[in-house]
Amino acid sequence: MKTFYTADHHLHHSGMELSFGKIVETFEKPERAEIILARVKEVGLGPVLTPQDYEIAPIKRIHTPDYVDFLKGVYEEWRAAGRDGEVWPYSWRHRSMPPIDKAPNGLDARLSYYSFDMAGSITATTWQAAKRAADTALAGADAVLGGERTAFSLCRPPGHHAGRDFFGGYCYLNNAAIAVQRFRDAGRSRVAVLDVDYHHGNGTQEIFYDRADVLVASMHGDPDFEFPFHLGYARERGEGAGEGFNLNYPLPSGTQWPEWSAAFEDACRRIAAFDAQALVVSLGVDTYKDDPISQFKLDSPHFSEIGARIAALSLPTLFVMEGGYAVGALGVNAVNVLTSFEQ
Ligand code: SP5
Ligand code: ZN
Repeated sequence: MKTFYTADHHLHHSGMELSFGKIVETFEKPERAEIILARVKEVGLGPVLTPQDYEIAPIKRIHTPDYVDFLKGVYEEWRAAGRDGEVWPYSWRHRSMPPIDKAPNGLDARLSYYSFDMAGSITATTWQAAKRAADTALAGADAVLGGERTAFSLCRPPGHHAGRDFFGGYCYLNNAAIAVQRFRDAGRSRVAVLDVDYHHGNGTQEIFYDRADVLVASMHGDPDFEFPFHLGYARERGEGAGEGFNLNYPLPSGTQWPEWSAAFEDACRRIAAFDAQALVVSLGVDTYKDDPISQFKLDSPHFSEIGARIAALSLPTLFVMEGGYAVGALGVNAVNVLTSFEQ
């Protein structure tokens, strides 16, 4: 299997995050991608290739032009306002306030408008890293479109929390969604997304919610207790033409393999029935028992079972890296999915 990777991911590194009232080193750190890359090489998964520059058009198939301009320019605005350090939003529209449909003018107001949390900041080079992560997803999609059965896009920063025009949850551009649209634009008429990350892929859901050509299935910590909260309930099934094409499997804290795999199996059956022409897997391995920010209890061999089950779908499959923060086991867990897929 080809792996797509670029060291440009180092261009994004938020120094810190707020966790249980304490400022700590961010969990989404550059070391993550290096650990996975090292394991890819250790097991001899296949060639590691650098993605080309796809410029901006494929990103704008998913993200709005105003959001892209904002992401590109906000660090310079921050500096021009006399501020140093990283760009952080700090306040959001509460449900007691009216919905907003247009970006406000002020810098902090716009930061609020284009985000939903402060999991990660925007540094001087975050845009470049996010752009290269999108390139990494696109290169993987092109490999599959070119006839490969599968490919691995080792994206960092991750993407599934980013929506059409917002960032959050360590995500800035939705790499998986950009890849999905690449398949669609190349003529694959139905594409499925299987999101196995511990967290609900709220951005991916938002992007495809009204579309019948993209089936999105996600198993994750119940939003009643887990980030990103408020979205990811089973009752969210899509809207308009997209009704019935969004599947959520919220699961309780402490979920173990039997319950997780039952939800996963149901999602796999629904994907098989959808008759997809390509599959994009949002590959988060933060379901691992020792993940520092998650509450599920999967163990390393379970990731091999996940890969084997996905392979049994017999679909052209692109794996896009999302979360996973237990740095000791991150490489083994992510690559277990990939090696078992190929067996
Ligand atoms: C892509 C992805 O996995 N994003 C996850 C974003 C999670 N952000 C919230 C993190 C909350 C961490 N606080 C809990 C720490 C427990 N020690
Ligand atoms: Zn996650």
